[in-house]
Amino acid sequence: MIRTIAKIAMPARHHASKQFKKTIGTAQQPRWNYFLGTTTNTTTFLQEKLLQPTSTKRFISTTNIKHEQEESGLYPGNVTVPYVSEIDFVKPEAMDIWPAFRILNNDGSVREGATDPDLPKDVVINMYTVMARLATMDKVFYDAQRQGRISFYMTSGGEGGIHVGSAAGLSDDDMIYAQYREAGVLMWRGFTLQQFADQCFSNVGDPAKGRQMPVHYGSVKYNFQTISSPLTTQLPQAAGASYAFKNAKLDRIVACYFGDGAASEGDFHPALNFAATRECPIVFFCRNNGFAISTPVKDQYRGDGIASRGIGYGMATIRVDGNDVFAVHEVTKEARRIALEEQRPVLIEAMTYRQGHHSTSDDSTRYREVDEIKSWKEKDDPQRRLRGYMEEKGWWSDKEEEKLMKEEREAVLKALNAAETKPTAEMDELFTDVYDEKPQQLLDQEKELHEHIQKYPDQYKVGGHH
Ligand SMILES: Cc1ncc(C[n+]2csc(CCOP(=O)(O)OP(=O)(O)O)c2C)c(N)n1
Ligand SMILES: [Mg+2]
Repeated sequence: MIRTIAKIAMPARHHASKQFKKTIGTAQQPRWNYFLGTTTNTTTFLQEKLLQPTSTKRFISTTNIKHEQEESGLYPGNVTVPYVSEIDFVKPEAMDIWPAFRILNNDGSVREGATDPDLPKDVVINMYTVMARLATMDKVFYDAQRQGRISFYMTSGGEGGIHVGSAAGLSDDDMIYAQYREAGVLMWRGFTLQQFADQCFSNVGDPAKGRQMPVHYGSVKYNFQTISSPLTTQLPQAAGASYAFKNAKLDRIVACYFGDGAASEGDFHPALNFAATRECPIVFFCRNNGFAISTPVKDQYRGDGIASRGIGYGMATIRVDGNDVFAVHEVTKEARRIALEEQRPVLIEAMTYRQGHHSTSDDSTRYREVDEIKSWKEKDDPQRRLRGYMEEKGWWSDKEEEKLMKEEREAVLKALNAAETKPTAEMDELFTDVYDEKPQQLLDQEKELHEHIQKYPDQYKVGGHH
């Protein structure tokens, strides 16, 4: 089922009710005091009242005993829990599948019952341009890795709608904690093709001075925390940052992106729980693309995706069609509003499909059907969907498409070639910027590296070109 109205599910808030006050009154009747140990010794009570032989009990008249029945009980945390008399285990398979909010059909037409967001033409074309730029960069950089020009790369095929839609729904001042497959978020904020290329080539133009693997981007200017390879480490960090924003009463939130696989890591739980209990202004954004490298989601969880967990943490939660850039945009805008105005975390689960291999170290045809990949690319691609919308509006045709593709390809190749000719970052920078004064252990390692390079000078091109 797919929803046409963005409705973010809120967990029920429990408060002490009148019903509860009545219950307390009942609990303070003397008969309950046996259990509280205030009027008599518990053992005596049990012996007298409960352990009597049944033969004597048989003659006790119950006609004048007034039973009072509690309808609910108040538990720690000020939670009023209603009582029932039937055993009723809740089996998740009996519950409805969490619906996904959607605006556009696969062909780009506006879904019946949905509202066209009517974004201005220039905004929509900009969205499309960034999606096309990301796809072009992916294609060229992926090939560059295959040619041995860069050491590693990760593509975002199928997820451009998530990147652009969500980035456009945030304020540029919001702090991003991403996983690695979110280059389009940074691109939307203005990170240039040259900056992407310089980072992937670990050259002097890389602000991280070549100390990170390719695609581990970061930018102070664009409020984008540097990517960290160990999965899910960004979640507790993001929760902590949002708590700091809250305490400082800042008019900004944290947006934290992660994959379905990252949600299987231990760090996921304390991060969400911390943000929920501290009521932090953060949007947790899950890109559910069906795989954690080769592990399909059916081997990752038994619940209803990641969305079903949000309510368990007491979080406002929504599921969205991740291949619908408008739906992602609307949902992110509203999530940001809730996070900021209501000072509470929000969970978004965007449903999509990882069209490419996990990374250049992976061959996904070994664990999934080629036809499956083809079918997603052909039938449910976010960029094509947006193009369909633009064509229907009369804003786009083959002519504009051809022109854009040519421009983007030229720009990417130009950035790639320029990055390739820049000198690599200085090897000695490996040891700088962390400590004010280098500790002995680091000095030893630095010395060791120099000795190693002196021994094998042909193997290294230090400070030179690739
Ligand atoms: C702590 C840790 N465990 C394992 C890995 C290896 N690893 C890298 S990416 C990945 C899969 C993550 O999948 P998901 O979160 O769904 O993101 P996606 O790649 O699908 O975008 C794994 C297992 C890692 N980087 N860190
Ligand atoms: Mg995944």
